[in-house]
Amino acid sequence: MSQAAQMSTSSNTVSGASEVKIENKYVINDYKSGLKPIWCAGCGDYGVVNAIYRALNMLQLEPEKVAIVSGIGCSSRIPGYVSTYGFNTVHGRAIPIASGVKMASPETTVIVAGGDGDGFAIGGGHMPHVARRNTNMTYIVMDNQIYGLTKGQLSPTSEFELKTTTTPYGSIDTPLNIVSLALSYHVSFLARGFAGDINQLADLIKQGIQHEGFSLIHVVSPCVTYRGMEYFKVMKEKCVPLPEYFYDPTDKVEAFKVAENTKTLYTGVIFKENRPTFNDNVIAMIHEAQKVKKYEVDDILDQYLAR
Ligand SMILES: Cc1ncc(C[n+]2csc(CCOP(=O)(O)OP(=O)(O)O)c2C)c(N)n1
Ligand code: SF4
Ligand SMILES: [Mg+2]
Repeated sequence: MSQAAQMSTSSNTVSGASEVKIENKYVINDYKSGLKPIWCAGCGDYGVVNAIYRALNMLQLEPEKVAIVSGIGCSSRIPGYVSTYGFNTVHGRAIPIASGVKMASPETTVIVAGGDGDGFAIGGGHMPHVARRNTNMTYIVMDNQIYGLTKGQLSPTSEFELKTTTTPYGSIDTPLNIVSLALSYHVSFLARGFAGDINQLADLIKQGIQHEGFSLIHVVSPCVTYRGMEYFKVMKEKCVPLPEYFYDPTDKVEAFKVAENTKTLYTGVIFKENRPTFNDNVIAMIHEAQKVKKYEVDDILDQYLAR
């Protein structure tokens, strides 16, 4: 933490019979790297990085105890803008690298950030396995239904008939539905947010980080350059908060109904369940294996010599 930040600690006040003042060690600025984002003006990813700052601040996480791993893409620039550990890796390979970080350093909070192309085209083979293993990390997918960085090619989530630089006659492919896929892959925490609603998104990222296991935050994060401002407005209209009091996020059938609804993109916590994490299972397996009788090399050789 910077000296300036140490001096400028913020505080929360909990009111009650007697007021309790909780001093915060970190302020939002402690999570900013000082590097100025170079995204286009109006890009949804600004909202996402701001939501990450807020979530880390709400949880008062030490920047040195957090690692943000990304692939390649406009959205994958995020690690550069956050003061935590960061690794802007190679296209589509953020998840395997993040898995290694979590195995080597289980106490580190691991966040993966990237785009629809990075995670569901070239990198599409990785998410099913971290999800089913329940590796304890939070994957923030910034879905703009396009390849932004490489100048507007079709992505796996682009709509049918969408005209892009690589589909001048319109896309002939059915788009992938990231939220439905995530449920099928057995994610244990699934939420959707809109980049333009930073308060809600920060809260969802916070809940994802707090969740013990694999959490996926699907973020509708419009690319204003290759999809236009109109697309931003359309997506804003489509994103509607889930009716919290009438929705049970532990009901997987209901979660699939929400996932399959592509007319209204419900935001909020769509699904959550508790089950052991990958690290828990590995440790349990090691303990189990250690109970088994240890064979000396001589015992094994004797088995062959006896024949
Ligand atoms: C192995 C490899 N193939 C292709 C590329 C080119 N490339 C870089 S980013 C990208 C797509 C980015 O799209 P997305 O992940 O959706 O991120 P966005 O820019 O939209 O945020 C591609 C195809 C690359 N860098 N490496
Ligand atoms: S090209 Fe699109 S995704 Fe990339 S920075 Fe610009 S608006 Fe954002
Ligand atoms: Mg994209």
